[in-house]
Amino acid sequence: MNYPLSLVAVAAFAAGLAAPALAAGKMEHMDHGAMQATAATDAALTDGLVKKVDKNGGKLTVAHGPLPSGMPGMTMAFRVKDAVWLDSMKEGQKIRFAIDDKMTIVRLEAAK
Ligand SMILES: [Cu+2]
Repeated sequence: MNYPLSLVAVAAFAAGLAAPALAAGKMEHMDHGAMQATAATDAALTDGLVKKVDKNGGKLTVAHGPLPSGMPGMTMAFRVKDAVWLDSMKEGQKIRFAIDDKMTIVRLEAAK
């Protein structure tokens, strides 16, 4: 009960940093802050969960966390840059993705 708040914060921060990159699949919301602080160029990748694959429309409906652009977490349909990417996508698939300023998915990779 008497732990100084700062100590708890440091411990939590250290735990987040200590999570090895190998455990990428286990990275959930805890790591977002560290990722954005330490990997600015790659920070564009956001975790998401595929809700719907629209191959004909070239769109992917994704439940996503907060985006670097400032968009809060939500479920929405994104256009994908290359519809071929949708061939390997299925409902329930965890992904990491990045969008451009037109909200088109320009990077897409499977996450475990
Ligand atoms: Cu959104």
